[in-house]
Amino acid sequence: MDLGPYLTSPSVWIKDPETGMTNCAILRVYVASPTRLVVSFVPTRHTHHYFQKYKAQQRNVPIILAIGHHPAFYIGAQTKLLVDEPAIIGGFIGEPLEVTPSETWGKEIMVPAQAEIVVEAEMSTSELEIEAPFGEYTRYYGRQARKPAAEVKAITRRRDAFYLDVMPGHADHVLLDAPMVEAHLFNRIKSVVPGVLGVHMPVSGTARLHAYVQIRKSNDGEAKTVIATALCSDYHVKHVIVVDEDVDIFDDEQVLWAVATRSQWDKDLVVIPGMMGTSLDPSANGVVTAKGGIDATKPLDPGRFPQRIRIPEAVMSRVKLEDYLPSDMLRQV
Ligand SMILES: Cc1cc2nc3c(=O)[nH]c(=O)nc-3n(C[C@H](O)[C@H](O)[C@H](O)COP(=O)(O)O)c2cc1C
Ligand SMILES: [Mn+2]
Repeated sequence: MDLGPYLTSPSVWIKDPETGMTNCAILRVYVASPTRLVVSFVPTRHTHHYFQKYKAQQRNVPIILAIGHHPAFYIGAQTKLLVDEPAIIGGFIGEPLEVTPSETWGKEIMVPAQAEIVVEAEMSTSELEIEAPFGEYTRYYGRQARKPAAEVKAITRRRDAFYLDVMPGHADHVLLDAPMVEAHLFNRIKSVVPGVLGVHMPVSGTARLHAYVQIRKSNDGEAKTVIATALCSDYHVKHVIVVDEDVDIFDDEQVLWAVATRSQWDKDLVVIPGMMGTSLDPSANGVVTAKGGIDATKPLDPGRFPQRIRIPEAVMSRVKLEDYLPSDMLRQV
């Protein structure tokens, strides 16, 4: 049902006309004609924040689309901080990000030098065009809306450039955002519950709606504090499951095992109705959604909980697969 051809994953750069800071965000872009684009961004985006500044100045917006780069470039571009994001990308890659003057605006707008393809365009603050339907991260088609149009000014590329595409709604799409959301939630939770050990945004929750949090508790109130903190730190986060350090948060099966055996619906559930969520969740009432969490941690008092079964280390180290399987089969294991 896609409206037509799309650039599914360009990193769209926009410069704050007041401070000169550059924002980067992966946004889908509809290709209306060979030179006309429609750029999709929601009001919560930093892109929108800077767009409004150009609109107030009644100026067109210079934007660049970077298509294809090092994976760290893409993950670094997804930080939730309102900062100069190319610098964050450099931090993430481990060396300064190489940039070069654009064809259209020269040194005024710099572009990533090592990108596979760079599209330079001028976005209008008054001309809007129909955008969507298109596959959303929730794996449903979203509604049509009118979004800003842009005119392509120049395209540069490497010789034999690779075109980077993602499969909308699938793991390669949603996982691009996950590390930065995890880092953001981790820092927020750490400031109130220092015993937090890890945060994971699983693909089963489209890497946005479910958060799994692992903690080493120092009191029995911490798990619910984690739930409340995570739920108000990112509007997407809808369900939070808190587990102990012996549960692997990167394994859905282990997390659901903890829910099955370490939580009681009448005591361990948090429900907060009427919070701000994402309208792309079809079960929500527009942007208004009920959020909640499950405390799936054991009570701190060890006397109140049985020990988990386990095979002693001494036995595990005695068992050698070579004693049971032929070597050609072992190579395939
Ligand atoms: C593949 C991919 C496509 C995305 N498409 C859009 C989009 O079309 N519109 C949008 O508002 N956000 C989109 N996002 C989410 C933003 O990239 C993400 O929220 C980003 O952190 C926003 O940057 P900001 O914090 O600078 O606003 C997409 C994310 C990915 C990974
Ligand atoms: Mn930003």
